[in-house]
This record gives sequence, C-alpha cells and structure tokens, in this order.
Amino acid sequence: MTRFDTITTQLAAQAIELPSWAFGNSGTRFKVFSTPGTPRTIQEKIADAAQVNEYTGLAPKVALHIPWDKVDDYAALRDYAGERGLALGTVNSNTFQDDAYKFGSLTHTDAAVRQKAIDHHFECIDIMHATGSADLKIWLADGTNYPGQGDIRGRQDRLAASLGAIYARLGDSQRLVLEYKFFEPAFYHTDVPDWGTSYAQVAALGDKALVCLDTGHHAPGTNIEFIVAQLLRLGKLGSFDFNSRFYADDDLIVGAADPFQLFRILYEVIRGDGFGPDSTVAFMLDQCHNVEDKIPGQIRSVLNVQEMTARALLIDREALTAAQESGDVLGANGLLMDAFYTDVRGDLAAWRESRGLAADPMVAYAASGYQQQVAADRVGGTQAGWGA
Ligand code: PSV
Ligand code: MN
Ligand code: MN
Repeated sequence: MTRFDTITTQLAAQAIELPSWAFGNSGTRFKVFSTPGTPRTIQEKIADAAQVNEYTGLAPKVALHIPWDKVDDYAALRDYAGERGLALGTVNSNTFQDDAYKFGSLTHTDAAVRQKAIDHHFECIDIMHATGSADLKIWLADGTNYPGQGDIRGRQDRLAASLGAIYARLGDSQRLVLEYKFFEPAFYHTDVPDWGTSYAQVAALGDKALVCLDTGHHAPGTNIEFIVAQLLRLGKLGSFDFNSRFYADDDLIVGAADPFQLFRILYEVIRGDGFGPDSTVAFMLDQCHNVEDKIPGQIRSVLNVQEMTARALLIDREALTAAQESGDVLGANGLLMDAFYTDVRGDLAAWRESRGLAADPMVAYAASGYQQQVAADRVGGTQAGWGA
C-alpha cells in the first residue's frame, strides 16, 4: 500500500459546491466579455454545473443567488437538478442591487428599508424549504465611504437586530452563514469587515449561525489559515468561498494565484476536523470567469482543491507533532514542505480512472463536444451574467 492509497477514502468523500453565477458572463467595471453558449437560465447553469460533476465526481451541489436565479417553482428546480445528479446548495441573498439599499440594507437607519431587506431573507428561507438547501448565506454590501458618513456603532446594533429577525425564521435544520469582507463596494468601512465582527454577530444569534470565510476578502498578507484554525476551534466555521487573488477580491480560479496558501488552509481544515464525513463545513467556490471558458474554469478549480487536499492529507502528522514538540523548527517545516512538494497528479489520475472517471477531466470535457453543442443550441434570449 502506497502512502497515497491511505488517503483515497478521505478524498472520495470530498464535495465542493459550485456557484451558479460562475457559469454566467462576468467581467470588470470596464467590460463584460460574452461567451457563446453562456446559460440564459438557471436550468442551463445547472446543466453546465452537472458537466463539472460528471468529469470530476467532485461537485454535487450548486449554490443559488436570489433574485438572479429566481424561478416560479423551486421544487421543480430541485427535481431538475436531481435528474442531473445535483442537489441545490446554499442560497445567497442579494441586498446590493436595489436603489433602496444605497445607504445600507440590514443596517439602514430607515426601518422600512431594513424590513425590506429582512423580508428578502424571509423569501430566501422559503426558497430553501422548497429546494432542500441547508444554508442561507448573507454577504452585505453595507458600509460607508467617508469618515462621519454613518454611525458605525449604531449600524452594528441595527445589524444585530435585523440578523436576529432573520435567524428566528430559520428552520431546525437550516443555518445562516455570515460572510465578511474588508472593503468594496464601500471603501471607508464595511459593516462586516472581518472574521471577528462576523463571529461576534453570529455568536450572539446562536448555534445555527456561523461564519463564512471567503478567501479573497482579506487584506494582503493576512494569515488566513490562522483564521481557519481559530474558527474551527470555536466551532464557528460554517463555510468557505474559495477563490484566489493577486490584489483585491479578484475571484480568480482557486489555487491559481497561491497554491501554497490553499495547501496551508486545507491543512488547518483537516487538522481542525473541518474535512470528512462528520464535518459540517461547506466547501463552496465563489469565482467569476471573465476571460476563460466557464465550465473548464470550474473543472480546474475543483481539481485544484482536490490536489491541494491530497497533498495536505499526506502530511505526516505524527512526525510533525513530534518535531514541533521537540523544538525541531526545520524538521517540522521540512515535513510540511515535503507534503506540499509531493506531485500527486499521477496518483490522482490513476485513482480517478479506477473509479470510472476520466484520468484528465479537462481533456475529457474538451473532447466531449459539449461546449460546441451549447454554443450552437443556446442562441436567442439573454445570456445570464453576474448581476443579471
Ligand atoms: C462580493 O464580494 C461577492 O463576491 C461576495 O463574496 C459574495 O459571496 C458574492 O459576491 C456573491 O454575492
Ligand atoms: Mn464570497
Ligand atoms: Mn467577493
């Protein structure tokens, strides 16, 4: 038995949730480039997500964004996904595109605006009952641009009250995950800027409220794996939004910018029991494919997570603990680096084949002709896009 053989059972349990919006067109504030075959409906986004799962066996869930993915019949949408081997995952709320939210949503000084935002979350919870989704994800664009513009403390109090109303509406098996982000679209302060604020807010709500960690939402140089370790220690890490970044919230393919950081994060996830059958941590992607094709972009993303998970699982933890406890600084570091530098691509390819999957999902997808087929089929209508 090779060392790789010892981790395959754990690898087989890996499940990554895809964001519906990754399949739509997206871009920067300068230009959105459109791609032939881009989905026009949530059904077409789900069909594309099913391709990612078919070739990788890694992506059995799709997250929705409301109202972008609004439909009349969510139970029917659940069945549609089920027929393609997928479940509907996290429901993402959206309180950042209505004029009413110019100065905030759940934090707004006007009770009527706050209620509008709360009602939107009630609608999301109703949708979750129909789709079978477990998690309501809240990312707020609330914040201010100028010192003095808002009462940052009063806004925290109003946020707490609004979240309390939403939390009270959750079903027994539903959870609320609160995502933080240190800037953008507000540039002076955001109302949930960091894990500490998210933690303080969700801790006040109760057990069904947890933190969502988006890897692109930290200041450059932040030690994200430390935050992962701390949140797992506190039992408050609900979910990840994985992506990668060079500068800000770039939403690039996970593992593309800094594979070593992804490895270090996944090691702390494993170390903190955030991975495996008993873990309740949701692994989600939050990415946009502006210039690359979207389905292969998502395939590459889940494969990157799998590859770094495999390397992190290969760390000899017993030896590492011994080195740490004996003060062997370089030995301990060497053990971590040995695992990081292990090339698992050949083993993963062979293992995939042994499970009836393509050795190289990127190649198999490209050869399938799906891309050409949807480009020919999906003519007319309006292509979906981030913010559509
Ligand atoms: C905006 O920063 C954002 O990327 C958040 O990370 C959300 O998770 C995502 O949009 C979808 O609302
Ligand atoms: Mn996110
Ligand atoms: Mn983001």
